[in-house]
Amino acid sequence: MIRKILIANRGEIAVRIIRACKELGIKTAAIYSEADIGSLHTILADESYLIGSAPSSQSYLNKEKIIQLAKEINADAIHPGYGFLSENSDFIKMVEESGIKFIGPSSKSVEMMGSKTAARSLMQKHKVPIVPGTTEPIKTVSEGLSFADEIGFPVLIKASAGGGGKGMRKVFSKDEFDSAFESTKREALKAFGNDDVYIEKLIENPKHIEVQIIADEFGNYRHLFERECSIQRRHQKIIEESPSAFLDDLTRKAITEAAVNAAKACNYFNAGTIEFLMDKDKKFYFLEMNTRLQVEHPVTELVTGIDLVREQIMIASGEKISFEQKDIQQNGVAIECRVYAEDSSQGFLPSTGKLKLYKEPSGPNVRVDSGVMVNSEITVHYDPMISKLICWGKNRDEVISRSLRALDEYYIGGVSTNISFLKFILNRKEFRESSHNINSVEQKFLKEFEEQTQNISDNENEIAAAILSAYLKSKVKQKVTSDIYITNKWRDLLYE
Ligand code: MV4
Repeated sequence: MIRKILIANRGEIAVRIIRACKELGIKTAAIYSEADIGSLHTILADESYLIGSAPSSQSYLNKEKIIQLAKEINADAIHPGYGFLSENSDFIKMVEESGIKFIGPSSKSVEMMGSKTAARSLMQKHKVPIVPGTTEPIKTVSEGLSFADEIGFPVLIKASAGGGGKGMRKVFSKDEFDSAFESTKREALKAFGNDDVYIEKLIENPKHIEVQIIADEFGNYRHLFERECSIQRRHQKIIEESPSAFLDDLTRKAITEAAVNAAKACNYFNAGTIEFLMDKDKKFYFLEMNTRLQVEHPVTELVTGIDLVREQIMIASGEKISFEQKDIQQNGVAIECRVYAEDSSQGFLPSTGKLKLYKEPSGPNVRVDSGVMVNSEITVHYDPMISKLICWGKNRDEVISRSLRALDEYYIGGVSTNISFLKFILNRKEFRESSHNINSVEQKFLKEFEEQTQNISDNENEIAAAILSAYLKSKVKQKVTSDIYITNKWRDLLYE
């Protein structure tokens, strides 16, 4: 039985896990670094332990210290959240050997999916469609060139130990191959301590569609349908939704079946996600498997009604999945907007500092997952995500309107945010008709956003600023000073 869980994470995901534990009557132990003293997750947990200094390497990534602490405080299980140690198979192996339950998959599944070539050959064996390319590392330039010729340029050279965007190069022709091969190898060795690389055909302007799966430790597998995560910038997701407006029922059936087969192929248990690329003809290709809970899991929760963190804990407790596949349906549409501390009027420069003002949206069918409160410090040490807004609607139009309404209700001061850019995207024609792809933000929306920001009429700005400053003076009962910002768009006007 799990009576106490150590949460090896921080911020909003630590808070999310604490909430699930409380509802299950399980005690929670938080860890925190010196940069997170007094932070929300340490307040909400039953117990909190200082684990080291601000750099992750000295705190949230300290494997030995975390396991030692778990033993000392009699934690029955460790939940890794996402990022940090969540996909570190060495850490998971250490937890397995310590006798503490790891809330997630086995170290073997994680290790297998960590090697992108091993994952590709396993998927091929189990009839999960993969991107055309090699399933073994390429040894020499000439070997690579002949494979590239066979599948046709453009190709991608990818690090076998990579994933999530690191260690990847596009090659458009024969004569670029040699130097791209050598530099990807060098980069891979530096970043991952392994210089294996392989080749894939470049899928041009695809959508990114992923399937949530869960499995218990008795070999029962379920999928919880798809999420579309094509709105991203520099491999950082910005907006995610479920269902994908691009899928038809037949494609949905095929991709969810492929995902379940992928999970079965590596004897997976607990929650996981299979990532696919989908081209304009709705052909889909296995990309990689994320062997953890994901940031965007709430959109799946809102559409299916399943509490994924609760399921993770039940599965780790040795329970069987309590529902059949036929009991799971997609009800309505959910969209997640990630609010980042960055200045969208300054090329998305990271914005750090104290959150002098932080008011979250609320109201019907609005969920906010966040790890901050007023006076929280946004530092350079960790992810710049402040808050996740997840809205539900009967249909996509409704949930887009609701998301725009809710974004308007954020009042964030002290740091700049990307809220005006989130609104901009939700209003784009391509997004509305779901014709966007993984390149739309970088190749189209950013440029249009910059132009629009300059074109906002002074009159509109002045009226809005007057209203905002009146709001601040009356409701917040605080003089508008230079260190209270609203959003990037209004800040300069408030200074007058
Ligand atoms: C690709 C691709 C196109 N063709 N592979 C980026 C991160 C890494 N996990 C795999 N990635 C990609 N692999 C082929 N054969 C395009 C990307 C890609 C991408 C994928 C998913 C979500 C966002 C992306 C942004 C840029 C590139």
